[in-house]
Amino acid sequence: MKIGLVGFPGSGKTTVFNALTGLTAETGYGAARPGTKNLGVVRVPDVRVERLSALYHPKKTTFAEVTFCDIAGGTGVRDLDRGVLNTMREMEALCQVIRAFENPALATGPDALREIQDLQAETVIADLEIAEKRLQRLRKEHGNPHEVRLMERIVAHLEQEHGLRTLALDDGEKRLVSGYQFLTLKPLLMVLNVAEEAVTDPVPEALASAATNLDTGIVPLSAQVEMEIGQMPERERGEFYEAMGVEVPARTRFLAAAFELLQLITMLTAGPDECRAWPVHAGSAAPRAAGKIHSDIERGFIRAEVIRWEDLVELGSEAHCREAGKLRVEGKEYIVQDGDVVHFRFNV
Ligand SMILES: Nc1nc2c(ncn2[C@@H]2O[C@H](COP(=O)(O)OP(=O)(O)OP(=O)(O)O)[C@@H](O)[C@H]2O)c(=O)[nH]1
Ligand SMILES: [Mg+2]
Repeated sequence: MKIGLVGFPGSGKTTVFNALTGLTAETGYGAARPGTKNLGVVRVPDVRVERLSALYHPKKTTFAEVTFCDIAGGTGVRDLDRGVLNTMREMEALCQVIRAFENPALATGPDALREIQDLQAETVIADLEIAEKRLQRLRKEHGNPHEVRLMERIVAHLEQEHGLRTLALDDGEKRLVSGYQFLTLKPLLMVLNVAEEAVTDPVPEALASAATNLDTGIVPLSAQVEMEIGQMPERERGEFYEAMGVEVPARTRFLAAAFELLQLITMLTAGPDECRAWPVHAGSAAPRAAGKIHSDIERGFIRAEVIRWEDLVELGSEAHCREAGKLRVEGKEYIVQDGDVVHFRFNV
């Protein structure tokens, strides 16, 4: 999963990136040239994988991973840079970093609501440009009438300054538009980057409702301190979090919010070769989830043998689970659930 960090110059994108990844990319307003990016991979902590791994002692233990991309250049500057826009289009999800702290390098104080509105406006304009071009082309070439009508609806919605996340699209329509990489259709998460002393304050009502209207969630954190704590030796961190009144580190909170936003659940596989977490879309039927592992398994799907991870850890082996009636045999209609340990049977 690839999440792009976007936002106004000096909002703290690189600091958030460091806090989330534990890396040390250079921060400071204007430190990076527009269009450049920092990439970092984090593994998603998962106690279920650890417990399964302790049971099987596999050759390999694999956690889910999220790639963060810190996109320098900033929004909120008229004529959003082409390079920035194109990089944003490559992302599976976007995370807007919003400044809610005083930055001495900037002339203006924080205005979180305006940052939200401006990014929204910019991405709507960028999408409108694409949708209008596509519509013109479809009309000229007498394209698929279904797609023409869909593109007309999309243009009308964007012209009302609404992002496409709030346009009702059925599955077929979603497939039709998926190739355009519309920015306002990508899942969006917001990070409210607050001053250290404000980290336990609730998110202001106006911002929370702006987020709800855009069909997104908002995670408050204080990136500067989280970054500094994240760079300390692990055993010293707890003390600092406690002093700040922070119960759960930013990285953990952020990843949980991202999974929820992207509607991902975790399927598990376990055995002597590998114990592994697989993020799959909630509501995926067994063959589709199997396709995450390998397209051959999806194609040749016969059945799925499913054990709840808690049962497997408690009873200690697949054989014991089978005896205790805790191993279910499921067919191709089965919807994989969060925490299922799955063994697929398939034809090659
Ligand atoms: N007080 C405070 N300062 C912060 C916080 N987060 C970032 N800063 C400071 O704000 C400045 C800009 O942060 P960056 O993370 O470099 O901002 P950016 O969004 O990457 O900036 P550009 O890459 O230039 O667009 C740096 O001097 C940071 O130290 C915060 O939570 N609190
Ligand atoms: Mg930066």
